[in-house]
Parts: sequence; structure tokens; C-alpha cells
Amino acid sequence: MNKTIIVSNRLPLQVIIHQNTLKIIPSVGGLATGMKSVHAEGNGIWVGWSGIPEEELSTELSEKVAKEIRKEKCVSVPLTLDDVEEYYEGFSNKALWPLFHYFMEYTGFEEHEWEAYKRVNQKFAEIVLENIDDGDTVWVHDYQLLLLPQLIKDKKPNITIGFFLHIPFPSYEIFRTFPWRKEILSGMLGADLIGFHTYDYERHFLSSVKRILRLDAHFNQISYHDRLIKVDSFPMGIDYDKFYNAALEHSSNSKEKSELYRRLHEHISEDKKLILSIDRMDYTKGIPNRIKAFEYFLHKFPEYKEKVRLVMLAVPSRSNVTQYKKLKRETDELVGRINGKFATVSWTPIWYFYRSMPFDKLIDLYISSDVALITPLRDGMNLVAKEYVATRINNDGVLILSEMAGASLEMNEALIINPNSFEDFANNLKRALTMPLKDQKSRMKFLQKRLKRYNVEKWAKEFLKSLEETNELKSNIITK
Ligand code: ADQ
Repeated sequence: MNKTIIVSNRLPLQVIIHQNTLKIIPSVGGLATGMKSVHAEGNGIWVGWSGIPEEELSTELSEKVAKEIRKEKCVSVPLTLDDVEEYYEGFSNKALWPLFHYFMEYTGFEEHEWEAYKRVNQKFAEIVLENIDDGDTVWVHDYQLLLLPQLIKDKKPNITIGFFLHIPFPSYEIFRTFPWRKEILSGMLGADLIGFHTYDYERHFLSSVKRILRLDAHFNQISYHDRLIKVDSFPMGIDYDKFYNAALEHSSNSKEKSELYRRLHEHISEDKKLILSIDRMDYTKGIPNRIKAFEYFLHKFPEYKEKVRLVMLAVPSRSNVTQYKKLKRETDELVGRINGKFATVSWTPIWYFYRSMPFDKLIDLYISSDVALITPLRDGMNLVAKEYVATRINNDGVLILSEMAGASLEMNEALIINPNSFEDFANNLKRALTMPLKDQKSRMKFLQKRLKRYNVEKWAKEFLKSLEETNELKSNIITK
């Protein structure tokens, strides 16, 4: 029986080793949820890194981990501390991530990190090839594995390969500055279907392929080495029902309310509002910018002092990378400065949490907030915006969304802003806080309808269906 092999940098699980005992916790992230049914089907497997460097595992423990992971239908790619530092923290997060998000000034190109990137992509290829049979399908995810499709195709030309990029693909003028631009594009072109969140990313990719590799592309198909490669956009959704049902449960009278819920609600009344932002602590998410814009709002509309509170949740991320350390420091300072400047005995304008929160607490935050402020400077999609909408069971609440997030293209009923304009920010925040309930509800209903229909499972299915259709393309070429 043919199977689907999912490949991503990290496996959808967490391995916890404590005094020689081993615990495997499945992760609940967006990708893991979306892939759940694909992964569960038949003898499908997931290939990726377990999160534990080889040096921290004895041979005996390493075998034990592999065995336990295998029970979850996962196969781990062994990575050393050097691999993690040079391939993940280095090339992936200091070269690819900033460049693809238009942060050219943060981008560093290091030859030894490029070598590590190639080496680790090769490691992934070897594990995939050990586990693959003729007729199988491989679905590779994200920017850490851009070379993998071609590495697999070289060895197994008849395997069907899909690739999905979760971050933006930058415009040609940005991408052309990349020293290894040809190798990256050729690596991706090993796939039979290449997917992006939006049509704009797709267009940028096609433009780079045409201009850098000088290949023919007609509409969304590229001719390459006797093959036709399809490029398309698939905007990723969320597990809508999971968020909606959790919100229903958390709002019901019979549910015992958490401490967080109670504390949040102490500050909500007819004229007192909560504004929420949730992000990974990443410079692409525009966190300092948002705090400064909030300060501008309080200056411009002083009548909102003591009436609004910004609850800002930032989840620690890539904290070994210099730019992320700087960002954390800058955020801490800005929050301190603004709270120091505006706070009164009964009011602190910003409640700032720097930690990861369990699902239940996230739901409490979502259902308690009158406005969600999602203002990245650049974001492939942004699932937080979608999660907020899914939890609004009474159809109230307003989403303010940056036009730089891929999600803005399918969420027209949100208040769409340019996050670089404080004026735009402040005016729209005021508009959100004064929006009549009727207007809130009609916007929310439209947003919810779309998200419910195009959920993450549908996203995965559509991608795989389109990937399957590339087989027809192939057989047409052969019979021509
Ligand atoms: P991310 O940059 O990680 O993903 P996003 O799409 O917003 O960004 O997803 C973050 C997820 O983490 C959400 O599901 C959210 O609930 C969760 N989360 C955030 N803060 C949290 C906290 N403090 N505690 C617990 N959970 C938290 C990348 C791209 C995005 C793209 C996704 C999916 O950068 O643009 O939308 O992949 O393709």
C-alpha cells in the first residue's frame, strides 16, 4: 500500500528525558493538526528532528528514543549540536528567515553555514530514501528543507514530491541578492508541486525562476529537465471546530473559570476594553512597533487612558540568535517605559507575558478580548488572527490585521492597516473600540464562515489532491 511521508524540520512531538526515563508528548501546533489525518492514514510516516542533539543521547538512549518515536509513526533525523547551530540557528534563521521576510539588514551569509545547510538537507534525504517505496508520496515543509526535493528526485525520479513554504517568498529584487539563489531554486524544483500561502508569493517565485534560472513558465507551470512542475497557492487554515468548541466550553456558566479569566474580566466593563496581541517573539511580528504605536494612540486619544489595556503575549523563540536577544531587550525596555509613563494606581496600560501558554489559557485570552491587534511587519500567513476569529462565539470583537500578513488577503472584513503608519494604527484602534455591535457581528460572521469552510484539514486535502493531479501531467508528457 502506498504511503505519504511528511517531512519537516521538527517532528510533531516533544521528547522529554528525565533521569533515564522517556516521555513523548505529541505537539498540538497548526501543522501537526493539519497533517493529523494524512499522518494517521495507512502506514504514513513523519520524518524530522526529535529536538534532542545526538551528543545528549547515549547509544542505548538513542535507540530507545527511536523506538518510542516509531510508535508514533515518526522517524527521527539525527542532528548534532553543530548541525543545530549552523544549519538551524545559522543558515535557516540568520540567512533565509530574515531575507525571505525583507529584513535584509539582519541577513548574514556564511559559507560554512551554507555547507551545513547542504549537509543536513542530505541527512534528511538519506532518512527519507531509507523509508520510501515506489509509488509513495513525499510532502516536504518549509524553508529549512529547500534543497530536499531535488535530493530525493535525483535518487528516485518516480516518486511524487510536494513542497510547501510556510513563510513569504520574497520579490525577485530581494531574492536575487542571495549568494546561493540558483541552488535554492533548483532544490525546490525537485518537487512536482510547489505551494505557497498566497498568490503574491507564487508570483515572486515564478519571477525568480524565470529570471535567475531562465526557465520557461506558462501560467503556473514550469518546464524543467523534461518535467512539468506546478506552482500554486494554498492559504493555510486552522482547526476551526477545535477553537470554536473550546471557546463555547470556556464561556459556559457551568465551567469553572481560571484565575487568568477572572483577572482579565475584572478589567472589562461597558467602557473598559481589552486589546490582545499574541506572537512568537520575532522581529517580523512588529512587537516594538506595536508598542510605540499604542503609545501614540494614548497620546492622540487621551480619553482612552485607564479605559484600555493591551494584553501582550510573546512566546520565547530562537533565543540563541543575537537579533532575538536584542528584540527581547528592546521589548522589555519599551513596555517598562510606557507603563512607567502612563500607569496610575489603578491602571497599567500593558500587561506583558513572555512565555508559552497552554491551550486553555490561550482560549481564555481570546474569548476575553474586545480587539485583537495582529500587526506583523511581514508574515507568511498568521494563524493567530484566524484563531481569534474562531473563538468569537457571539460574533462580537474586532480584528485589526496588518496588510503585511498573508492572512489579510482572505480576511477583508478585518480592519486592515499598514503597521508602519502610527496614524493608521491609532485611527483604526479607535474605530475598533467604537464599532457598533451590529457592524462587529456582520464582519465576524463573514470571517467565520470562510474559516470554517476552508479549515486546515481541507488545506491539506486540497494540496494532496493537487499533488496527485501532477501525476496526470506526468503521464500526459510521457504519452505525447
Ligand atoms: P509562526 O511564525 O509561528 O508560523 P503563526 O501562524 O502566528 O506564526 O502561528 C503561531 C502559533 O503558535 C499559533 O497557533 C498560536 O496559537 C501559537 N502561539 C503563539 N503564541 C503563543 C503562546 N504565547 N503560547 C502558546 N501558543 C502560542 C509560521 C509562519 C506563519 C504561518 C505559519 C503556518 O511564520 O506566517 O502562518 O507558519 O504556516
